[in-house]
Amino acid sequence: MNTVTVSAIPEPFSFALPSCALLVIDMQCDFILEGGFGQSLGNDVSLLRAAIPPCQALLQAARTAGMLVMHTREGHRPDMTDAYQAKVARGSPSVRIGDMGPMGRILIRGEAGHDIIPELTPIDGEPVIDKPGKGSFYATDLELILRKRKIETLIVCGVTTEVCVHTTVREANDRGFRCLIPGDCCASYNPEFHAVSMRMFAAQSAIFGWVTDSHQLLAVLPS
Ligand code: TIU
Repeated sequence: MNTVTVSAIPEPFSFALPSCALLVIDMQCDFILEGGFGQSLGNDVSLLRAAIPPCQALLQAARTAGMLVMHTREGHRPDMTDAYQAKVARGSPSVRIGDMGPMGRILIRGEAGHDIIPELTPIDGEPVIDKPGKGSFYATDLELILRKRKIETLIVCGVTTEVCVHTTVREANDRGFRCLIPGDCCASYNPEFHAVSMRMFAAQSAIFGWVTDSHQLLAVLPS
């Protein structure tokens, strides 16, 4: 059955490769590069860069192992008919969703800032899920694609840990998927939130999921 077991918290985690997918969350220029949505909210975007090399290594390993690889992007239609005013009007950002920035309109599909960073560009056959919210299941066809492929386990990585990664893991958990989170492949603008998020995933006997890292995963994936 191609089952592998990886060292994880709170306990070793076993999964079958054919029913496991890698989900890379929102590794977009808008969150990771200067001049995007993340920086408009007052964040130091350089804090997210640490997740790029481990994500690259995991992405390569998942492709080599023949796993289903999927990517998500947070953003909105150019006419912003799918952007709630409650989201657009939130806070006092330097530029708002839909405004023009150095990478095009902030968090708008088709703009340079909305693209996945070049280091992690999807390849042919890897579904890309465009989502209007923080969770990857809300208002998308992600669940349909996973069910059709008979996926039972998700390896979830990306940014930011406590926002889109956490929301997606919680949504997946309630839909019956088991989630494995490689912590070094996730990052937050707030390192304390990242650390606490990892503890929250794995607490209470993996209430949301199992936490591991890219080195442990690379050691068990077929090369
Ligand atoms: N602000 C923040 O930390 N994150 C987001 O707005 N979206 C994602 O996490 N992708």
